[in-house]
Amino acid sequence: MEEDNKKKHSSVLPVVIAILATLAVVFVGILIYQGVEKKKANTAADTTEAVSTADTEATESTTLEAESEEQTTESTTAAEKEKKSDVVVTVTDGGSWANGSSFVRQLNVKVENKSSSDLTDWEVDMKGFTGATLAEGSYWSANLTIDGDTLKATAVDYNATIPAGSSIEFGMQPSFSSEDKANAVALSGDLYVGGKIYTASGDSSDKKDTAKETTKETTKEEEEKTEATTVKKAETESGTPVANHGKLSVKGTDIVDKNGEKYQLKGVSTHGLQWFPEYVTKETFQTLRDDWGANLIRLALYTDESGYCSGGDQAKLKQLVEDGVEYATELGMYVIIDWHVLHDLTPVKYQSDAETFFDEMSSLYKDYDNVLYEICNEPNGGTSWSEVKEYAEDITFSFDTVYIVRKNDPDGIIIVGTPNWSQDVDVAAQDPIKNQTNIMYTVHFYAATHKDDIRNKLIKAHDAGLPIFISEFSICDASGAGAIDYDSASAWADLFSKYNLSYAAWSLSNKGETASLLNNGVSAVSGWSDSDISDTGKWLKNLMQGN
Ligand code: IDC
Repeated sequence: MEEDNKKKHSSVLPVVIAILATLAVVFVGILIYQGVEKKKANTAADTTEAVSTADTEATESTTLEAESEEQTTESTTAAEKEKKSDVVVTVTDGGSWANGSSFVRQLNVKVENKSSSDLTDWEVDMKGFTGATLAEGSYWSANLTIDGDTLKATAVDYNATIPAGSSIEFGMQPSFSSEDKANAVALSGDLYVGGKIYTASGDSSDKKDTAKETTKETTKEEEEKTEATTVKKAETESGTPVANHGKLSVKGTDIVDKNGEKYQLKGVSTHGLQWFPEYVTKETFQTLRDDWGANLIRLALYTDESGYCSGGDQAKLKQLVEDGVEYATELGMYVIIDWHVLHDLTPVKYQSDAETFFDEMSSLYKDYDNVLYEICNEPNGGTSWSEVKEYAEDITFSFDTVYIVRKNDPDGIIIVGTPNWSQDVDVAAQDPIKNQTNIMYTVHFYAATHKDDIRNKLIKAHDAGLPIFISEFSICDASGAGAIDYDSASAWADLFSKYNLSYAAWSLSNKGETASLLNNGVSAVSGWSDSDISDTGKWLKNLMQGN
């Protein structure tokens, strides 16, 4: 059954997607190496001087900018990045076509020297070329060689110098075999060290190793530093969460803030937006932030059950997501866009909708510091981890006509569901998505149903180094009803603080079920009094306020 699904998924059209995925990585993997810097690039620190990062300028092109200092700073903001960029590489899709059993893709590359000095002895490295070939005459205006996964482009006579303020262009039509998707996905990770893209040109192996070592040391140090720190409770800060903590990233098993300090997201999930749109207001979120201590809102966009892909009013639902993101942003709160797979069982069922949706969302929010993407709430019904993983890699890395998260938003946090209603995180831990940064995996629990069995899975996965996000939970049973199990709830809460786990509680609604944070019949959507708040809501409020 799973196999069948998988086969269906990876038959005709996906072969094309496979190629596109390869090229996606090509895009992500573009590096510019400035010869001027080459001579001094003997240390790990120097390698950072030719770091690139992805950005998108137009729908059909990817821009990568050379920067300085990027590698050492986990949380350089978009604005800072812009300031430092002085060499920009733009790759434009020139179309693709089949040629026998392979696929050819035209790529046009532009290198702009925006700095005030001439750029000489330049080199652009592009990753993801495993298995690609470049026939004689299939490239122009640069010397191109492929070595393993890397394509190196160097100058021809007439463009060896790129004068200050001008640009050069070259192009190619590489041929890809259809078997390179897996390689391409894996290889994209070579560009990241400690969460940052770095250059791998010239004497790349040395630099790569040094860079890796340095990062490892830093990570260890930081781990040691933070190990003994218990999660700060009841933070009293002036300024909003996002103003204080900025862009988040994933380091080891933790979320860290712009200063590299451990950070915990805590908040609530909406109920299905198709049923409870009334809670998407700024006042609602503000009450949760100011009275409850939340710094996070999760927007649950159901795919099935008259949701986004099954008869729901798409325009309205999307608008709700966008409004929700805007309100959260205005309030300096973090926000998860949750693709709420549930009755659809497998994310593959609505994968093409997901791709279109996340392409749109990630291009809208690529410059936002506060948006996280949860790409499949709860795979279930026997959906295997390998199926989810493949979907996640598609959503994360592959793009062409479909642009997906990583292309638009190279460092946004992506939260991936795990099999069995997001319980089998131990399985994901055995085969995590490789060579990508800022990926987290979900554990969902309902405390009266899920106890030591799931807690042990979490502990196992955490100990194996998997970054975990509790993007949905409640303290009643798994149906959202039944009695609250306070003992199990507090055992879970202990894990939250022990492992710095971020969490979002189900659900922001007044539906007549235990999980609802508001009592049934309460019509206020903000400024709730104690008598409006359900027992579950009270427990959560206490937790978030650190009581
Ligand atoms: C439940 C809602 C309930 C709704 C049902 C079906 O509380 O009102 O009728 O979904 O859509 C999950 C799901 C979450 C469930 C929740 C409780 O992610 O959508 O919400 N739950 O059953 N996983 C485990 C439990």
